[in-house]
Amino acid sequence: MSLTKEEVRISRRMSMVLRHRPEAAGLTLDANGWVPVADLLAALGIGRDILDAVVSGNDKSRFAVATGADGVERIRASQGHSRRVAVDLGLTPAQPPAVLFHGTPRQNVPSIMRDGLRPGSRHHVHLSPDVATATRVGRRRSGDIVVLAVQAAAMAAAGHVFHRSDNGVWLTEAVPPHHLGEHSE
Ligand code: HQG
Repeated sequence: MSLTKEEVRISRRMSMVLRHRPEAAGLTLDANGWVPVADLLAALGIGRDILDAVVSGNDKSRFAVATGADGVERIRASQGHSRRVAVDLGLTPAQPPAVLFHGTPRQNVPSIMRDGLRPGSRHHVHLSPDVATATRVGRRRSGDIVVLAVQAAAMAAAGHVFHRSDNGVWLTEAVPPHHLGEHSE
């Protein structure tokens, strides 16, 4: 199911509020990144039907909805938070597959091969489980991209911790250059 133009616009606003600037909408995330659904609806001035359409029609399942022990229904972003928004997603460490992928504009490659992959303004480096997803991620930024292969199992064996977000994105703090190479089909 794909979103209408208006739903995509609201999805972007929800990402902005739930990952980067909750205070801009007058919201405070709890320690694990959740806000009451009712508060988000009020803050964005949207109805429940459109929120449900955005959550269920989202191509990447960017948002998760859950009812707490207190009976309050809450929503959070599954990944992608800014470093300045202190949330603990409470993800358990997971054993990654042998290889994960990262798509990036070609111009970044010399610096990545020198310094490794860095989280930048986010909490983690984001890695994709397959080449097609990595290609899509890279193309957000440039038409000329490189897909890097990350030796994830070797990194895990060397002590690096990996998490898998609710929507299947692999997260780790940083990837040193010696675990990276250009992927060729
Ligand atoms: C690059 C989207 C130079 C890195 C996607 C990337 C993803 C370096 C950019 C999620 C570098 C950061 C994250 C270094 C990393 N030198 N460039 N040493 N280390 N970079 O957006 O992975 O649609 O923060 O390659 O699907 O592109 O928002 O990370 O190009 O899952 O749900 O620095 O965002 O999800 O860019 O994307 P980003 P990303 P959503």
